[in-house]
Amino acid sequence: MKRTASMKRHTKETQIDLSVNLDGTGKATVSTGIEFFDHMLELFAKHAKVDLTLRARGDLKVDYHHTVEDTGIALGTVLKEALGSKAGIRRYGFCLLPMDEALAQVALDLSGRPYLKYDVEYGRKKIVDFDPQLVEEFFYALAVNGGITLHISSLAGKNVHHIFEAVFKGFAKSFEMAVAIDAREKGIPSTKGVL
Ligand SMILES: [Mn+2]
Repeated sequence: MKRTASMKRHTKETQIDLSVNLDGTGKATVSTGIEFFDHMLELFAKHAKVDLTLRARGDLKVDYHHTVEDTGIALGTVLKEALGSKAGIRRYGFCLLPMDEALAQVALDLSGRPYLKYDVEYGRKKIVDFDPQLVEEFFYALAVNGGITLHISSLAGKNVHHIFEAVFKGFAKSFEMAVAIDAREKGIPSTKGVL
């Protein structure tokens, strides 16, 4: 069964076209108009081995907020759709991800119950013109629309680029683990029988 999904989400604030293949090789074609965000999404695809094609056009002159949040909504939606019934998956994923002096801790459950616990200190510095506050908005939108219980913490880090790169890579490796097929899991990995 192919674990792929795609969508177009066009509003007055943003136009987003994207497709994913959970069983890809990490091939990414990403263009959001925000270069640092593109870099983070490419890291996610590469390290989760998800093929990702994403084109987002938003009202960047207003703020980057709409584009980042709506990309999270759209990505969460297609990841959930691509997972289908979740039969045979490992369901849980976690990672401690070092990036030089930075260390991120990510744990997630593809539970169908959205939750975000987010604890990332970064000194309130911008990365060029990108406000890292938006990373929390992105992961909140992704968790809610993807039905993911998601815990993200930064345990160490000085360089703000490293801190967020560790967060995105930690999410990628956790997601890769959770969507991996468990050869001994013959059905839905829940005693309730539904995720
Ligand atoms: Mn980098």
